[in-house]
Amino acid sequence: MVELYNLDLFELGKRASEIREKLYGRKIFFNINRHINPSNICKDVCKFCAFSAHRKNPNPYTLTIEECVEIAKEVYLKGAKEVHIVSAHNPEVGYEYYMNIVKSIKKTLPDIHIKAFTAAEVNFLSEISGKRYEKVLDDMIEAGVDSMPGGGAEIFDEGIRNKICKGKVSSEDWLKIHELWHKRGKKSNATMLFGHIENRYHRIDHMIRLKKLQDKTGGFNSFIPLVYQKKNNFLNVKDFLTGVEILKTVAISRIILDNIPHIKAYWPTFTLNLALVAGEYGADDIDGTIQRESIQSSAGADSRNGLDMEELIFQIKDAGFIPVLRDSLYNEIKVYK
Ligand code: V47
Repeated sequence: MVELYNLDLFELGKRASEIREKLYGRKIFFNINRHINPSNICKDVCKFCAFSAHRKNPNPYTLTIEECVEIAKEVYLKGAKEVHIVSAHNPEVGYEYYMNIVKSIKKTLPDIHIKAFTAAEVNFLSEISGKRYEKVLDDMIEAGVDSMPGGGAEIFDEGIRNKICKGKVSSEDWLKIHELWHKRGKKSNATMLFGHIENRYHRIDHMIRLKKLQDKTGGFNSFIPLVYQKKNNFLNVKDFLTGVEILKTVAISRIILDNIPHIKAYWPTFTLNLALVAGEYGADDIDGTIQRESIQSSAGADSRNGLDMEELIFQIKDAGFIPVLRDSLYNEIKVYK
């Protein structure tokens, strides 16, 4: 399948657009969301990460549970439908801290969708508590988690994974955790971090492993290829991907992952302009307003303060697409004709 990369960009775009347009026409989905990153203190040392507190980012913080609830309350009143909670793996705060953030937000705002905890966090929570993955996931559901984000997948190839994020959840366990989550009738997303030391074969291998799991469970809502941001981290990548390689990867993901409904061009790692161009290469979603973003912006992305909704709608329309406000599970809330 790696031969797909040898096709001309426009041919790939044509094939991917056919799939995308059959499903959604010219629609581009977005939501009103807020990212909450409760702590940047991490027991893991992923070389690509500029968010966690280390010598390139010597500003450790841990939000209190009350602070997390306040953030959620504030954005809910401004129309947010979702909070996306992803934390570093902070061994100082304990299992209950993570669960109580969710419990407290859900208690205060029962209507807000809580997308929380990557499979890497589930693995970390299992390690610190001695609980099996099944129990951690059941506790998350009981606390009020509605869906799981797709982070922590990075690149599944074990050789590359060992070089960029040794010690973090294994590829096998990442997939197992999502399988267990889907078995509980819940949805999740899947990411792929690319543009660092991996090559085209590793990307295709990553997509195929996801495709196989999706055939089994049908639980993934969207695939999110995250473009590696190179500042303030320890990976020391000199070359950056070309726009052509990024767009080819988006198109190929749309073609290979024909069993995952949505392809998300996550604008913080693409830039909004390229995310909109990716709409012509198979992507149908650009995430949302985000409002505050710490993981990619720490590594150089221009996403610290999110995007204004009016601006997002204007830009989507200006690029020739139909903006569709969606909820976290892709139900349409409003179509902006
Ligand atoms: O897994 C870390 C990535 C991810 C860098 O599910 C980096 O809807 C680029 O999971 N350059 C966390 N990426 C973010 C995440 C996510 C984001 C948007 C939407 C969804 C969703 C999930 O951030 C990590 C890692 O792959 N990341 N450092 C970096 N330097």
